[in-house]
Amino acid sequence: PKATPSMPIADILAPLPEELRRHLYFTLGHFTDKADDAYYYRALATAVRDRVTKHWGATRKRFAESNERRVHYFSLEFLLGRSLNNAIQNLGLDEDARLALHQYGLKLEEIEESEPDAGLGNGGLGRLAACFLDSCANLQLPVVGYGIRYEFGMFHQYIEDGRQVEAPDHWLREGNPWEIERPENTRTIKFYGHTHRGINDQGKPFSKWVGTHDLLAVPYDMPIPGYKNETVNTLRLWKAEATDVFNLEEFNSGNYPDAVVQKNNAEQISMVLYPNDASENGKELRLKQQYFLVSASLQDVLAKWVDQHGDDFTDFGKLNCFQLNDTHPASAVPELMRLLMDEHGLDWDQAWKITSGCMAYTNHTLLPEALERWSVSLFSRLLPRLLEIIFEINERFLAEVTKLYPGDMELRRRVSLVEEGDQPHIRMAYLSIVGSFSVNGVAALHTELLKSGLFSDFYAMWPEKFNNKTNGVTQRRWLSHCNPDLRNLLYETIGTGWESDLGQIEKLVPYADDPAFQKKWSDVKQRNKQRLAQYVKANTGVEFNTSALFDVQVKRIHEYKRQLLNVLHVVHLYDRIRRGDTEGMVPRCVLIGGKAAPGYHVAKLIVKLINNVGSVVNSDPMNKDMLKLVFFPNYRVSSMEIICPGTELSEQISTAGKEASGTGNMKFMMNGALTIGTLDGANIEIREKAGEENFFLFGLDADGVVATKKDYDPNAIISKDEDIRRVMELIEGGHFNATEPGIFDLLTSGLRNPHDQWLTIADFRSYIDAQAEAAKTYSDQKLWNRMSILNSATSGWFSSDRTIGQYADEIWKAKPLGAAKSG
Ligand code: DL6
Repeated sequence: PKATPSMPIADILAPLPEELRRHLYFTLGHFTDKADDAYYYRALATAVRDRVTKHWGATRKRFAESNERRVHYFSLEFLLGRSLNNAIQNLGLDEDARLALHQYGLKLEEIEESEPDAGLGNGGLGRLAACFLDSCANLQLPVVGYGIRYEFGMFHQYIEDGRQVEAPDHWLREGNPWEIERPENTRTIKFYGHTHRGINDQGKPFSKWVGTHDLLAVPYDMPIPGYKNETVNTLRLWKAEATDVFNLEEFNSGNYPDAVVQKNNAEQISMVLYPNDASENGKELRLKQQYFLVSASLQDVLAKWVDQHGDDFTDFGKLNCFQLNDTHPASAVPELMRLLMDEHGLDWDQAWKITSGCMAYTNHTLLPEALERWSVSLFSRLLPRLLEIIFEINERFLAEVTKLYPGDMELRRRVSLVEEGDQPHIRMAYLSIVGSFSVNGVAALHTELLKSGLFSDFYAMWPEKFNNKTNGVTQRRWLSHCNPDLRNLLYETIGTGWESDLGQIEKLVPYADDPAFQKKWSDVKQRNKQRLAQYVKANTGVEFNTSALFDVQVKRIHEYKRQLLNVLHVVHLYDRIRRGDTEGMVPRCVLIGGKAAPGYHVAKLIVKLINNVGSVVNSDPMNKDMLKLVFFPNYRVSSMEIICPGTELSEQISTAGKEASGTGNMKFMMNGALTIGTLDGANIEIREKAGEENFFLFGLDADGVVATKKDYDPNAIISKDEDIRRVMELIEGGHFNATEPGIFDLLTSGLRNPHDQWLTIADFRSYIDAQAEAAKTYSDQKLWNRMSILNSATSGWFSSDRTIGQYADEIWKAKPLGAAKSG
């Protein structure tokens, strides 16, 4: 048929094999049949994206036509990983994609390897945002993600001589078939300058931010496909560019090189992701990034509002909600105030009612050092108008505090948004609480600790603002995609409903003791262990024995996560092997992976210790395959997709009260790993759901940590416990660093320090005992399989679909905008 504008878009697309050829030839200009995998990847991704785009347009239309509340999820990080398989899976295109590649004799799994991870995040917080977007699309919720299109994502980690070396991750080098630039939605962002005040035509005072240095925010949209539901949501990522106006001035003054320099300066803002996961370093560029994201996104939302409603903001708060992913986007509070007042003429009270009625804040950390503060002097230079607004919010807030608690000056000082001192600072977490109608933690314990500790003054004032939303992960990526053998076993056993409703995985419970099912279950695990062993060999050269217990800890390297405790246990096992005491031991392969922040010296030293212990243990002839330790380099989303299904024992061993939630713990549980862990973060809920008999618990709880710190004496514990003493002697005696004496002294003296915050030695004995219990259980494979099945079967609660359902019902009051379910 002849193409006309009214022809349905679906009819324009040919079958996928033809589309693959078409894109290879016409889009990529590849004229021969033999191409690098990267070309096939791009051509296939583009062909799949075309199909995604079809639903994307329809979803946008549904959004535009509906009058329901929309949610804008603001996050400095979205750790997406790869997109191709996700789109193929969610659109049900697996067979077509395989067929398309088959004409060139290629396999889908091989071609997928050409896709770089979109590493636009540090760890848990960024990956959570990615899981949330997936669940919002699955639940057909009108949610748009807003973030930054970093040119360089999370750094690439190499290991040289046991030490971490960082290299830039230029993930966009070969282009990104998953993004569409939308230059027509470009926004202008202001920095520096000053406030001009005056009286307008109606005799009303006004403020305007003038004399600014401006730059452009150009949006790139990425599609977020829902699971077989014809819904495709949007992630809008902003790229910074210089304004043409700016360049023109330079050109006119004849200063061409300077004009180019200015362009580079502007583009710096979206150049690189800050690689710190739990502490901020007060860098000007980071504050610029935060404001850049917030201002561009709010202007975007307001522009769409004005298109539809003109300057009538009566219902704006009712129809919009902004979820702030941690305090990083907290400047959204004063920025929305500024835009409503300075650009749209609302008065303070109107603007405040709207702002504080549509902002919601999620806290992700209990570590006081990770709470963001920005110096007033930096703020006043960079964002002077925002600072004025923050001061006024503070003044009005403190007046309210005084009314509630007259005369309590100490309280006023404690809760003020401005921390006084030689160098006053803005407390971004407090700004977020004051400016939001909802404040949530990310696991039950975490929320309780926020209420009783970090934010107790605010909780006393506004208990109704506080709520818990325990994290979750998407089973589409973290079970169905990453573990195809288990997916198929689940299909044949309990059907397919669990893919969009993980609660249904409970149907596995009756199979826990069924010998035939147990056999299938352990066969799946065995194949996944083989796949993991090959991956480990390819990446580290170390051979894993696939009949050993696969014991894994992968996450950012941080003292509170206690990778050091894990290493101490490996050294303990090694010591037992050397003294011939292997009674009750099972062969064990320990894998540790994760990145250390480049400036975090102790974390980098821990990486070095893991590598050194690994090379000594793995090459000791006494060992005879009883024990292996590897450090897995460059841990990222796509490596977790192989590591997670092959894991049997999941290490969740943080000091209680420090890990807000954890999400890796949930991925492992879904895939049938048993957890060895402390009563921290979501471990507590994992243990509750799985049953305490199916969890290896050890260590102090959060109250015990507080009590122990009062008179902690690690040296006394070490001298009284023979096993611990021997471990310390091996490390302190230089057994693992014969050629570099003293390099680990900082770590061992930290362990012996009575002020050691992480209480590693306090928990060591209990950890050794729980590990022995895990080994004993592992030697009874029937029991282990039963426990493993029951862990998966009770993991339904940890789907991000459940979490997002709660955000939608309890915070956002957002409804699904449905379309038909398909195939
Ligand atoms: O909520 C997602 C994730 C939690 O699972 C981790 O427990 C927590 O450490 C992490 N928090 C951060 C905080 N960074 N900052 N600020 O990454 O959030």
